[in-house]
Parts: sequence; C-alpha cells; structure tokens
Amino acid sequence: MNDCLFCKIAAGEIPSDKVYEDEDVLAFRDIAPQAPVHVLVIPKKHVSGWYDAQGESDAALAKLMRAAAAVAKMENLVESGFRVVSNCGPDAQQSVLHLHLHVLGGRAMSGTMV
Ligand code: DGP
Repeated sequence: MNDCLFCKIAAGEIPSDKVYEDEDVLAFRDIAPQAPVHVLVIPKKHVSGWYDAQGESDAALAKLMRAAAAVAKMENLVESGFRVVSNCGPDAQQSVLHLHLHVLGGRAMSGTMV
C-alpha cells in the first residue's frame, strides 16, 4: 500500500486546489503558503526526491520544469518574478518524500538562497 500523501493527492483521494494538470504532472496550491502564490508541482508517478529522480527520463524531468514555468505564467508571475525551490532530504527539511517543486511569488523574496 502506498502511504505517500502526494500520491494520494495525485490520485484524487485527497482533495487539492489544482492549478495545472496533464497526464504526468499535477500542480496544486500549498496548504501552508509561504507567499501570495505558493504552488507545488509534482510528477504523478512516485519519485521520492532528486536522487531517486536519476531513474527518470530526461523528458519526464523537463516536463516537471516546464510545468513550473507554465504555473508561473498562469499565476502572472513572469514580470514580477518568482522562485522555484525543491527541498531534498533532512538537511533541506523535505517533509513530503515525493519529488516536488515549490513555485513561490507575489512578494519580494528575502535573501537569495536559504
Ligand atoms: P517540503 O517541506 O519541501 O517537503 O514541502 C512540502 C509541502 O507540502 C509543504 O510546504 C506543505 C505542503 N503540504 C503538506 N501537506 C499538504 C496537503 O495535504 N495538501 C497540500 N496542498 N499541501 C500540503
């Protein structure tokens, strides 16, 4: 049995506020937004993180990044700017072990990295 939260969201077993969806990728609003726009972009297929993602095709990974850019466009962030963040592992405080990109925007970010 798959107990992954984001797999359940991708399967529609747990509701989410969807922003974008295609056959491979889902984007939905973060439950605890850190910015006026905070959208999570995930592969529908379970991939635990960036190391696990080495087993994925270049096309699948590119699709994830293209979806993040598409979300930024849909959320009107292209002119103002946006940040794409992906936490991997304990030191990065990854809390959901299903690969995801955070698309953040709608306010000026502080700092450049951490
Ligand atoms: P990270 O800490 O990088 O693994 O990010 C996980 C994000 O997932 C965090 O910003 C909060 C969000 N999150 C956790 N549970 C849920 C949920 O049930 N629904 C939604 N939409 N987001 C969730």
